[in-house]
Amino acid sequence: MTDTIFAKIVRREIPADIVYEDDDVLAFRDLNPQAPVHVLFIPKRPIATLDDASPGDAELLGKLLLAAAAYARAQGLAKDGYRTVVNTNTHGGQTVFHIHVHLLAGRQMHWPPG
Ligand code: DGP
Repeated sequence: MTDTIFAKIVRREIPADIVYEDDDVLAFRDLNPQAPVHVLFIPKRPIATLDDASPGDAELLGKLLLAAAAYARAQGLAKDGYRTVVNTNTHGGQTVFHIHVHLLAGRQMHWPPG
């Protein structure tokens, strides 16, 4: 896959407001927030899209979701709730081709999404 802006953030080549990091996962605030809390959880090892994920990525994908849930709980967001989103390819609205989980919180979410 081609290098992305998120790979540059992982390598600390460009700045980001990092809120969580472990061996496998990095989380930082979205540059263009769509809610009072909008954090992106990415694997340090890049996978372009959910469509590119394979069974060998199952643990890593699970870690992304669990990291988002733990962050939301630690920030006191879990009781009111939040939304986690993975956009995939054009119709999904994906613009950065390094898989990421959006964590959106701090306001009422609506359904269906736009
Ligand atoms: P998506 O559309 O699902 O691919 O989401 C990509 C998100 O990434 C979008 O909400 C804006 C955010 N974003 C793009 N470039 C940067 C950047 O350089 N830094 C940060 N923090 N977020 C970015």
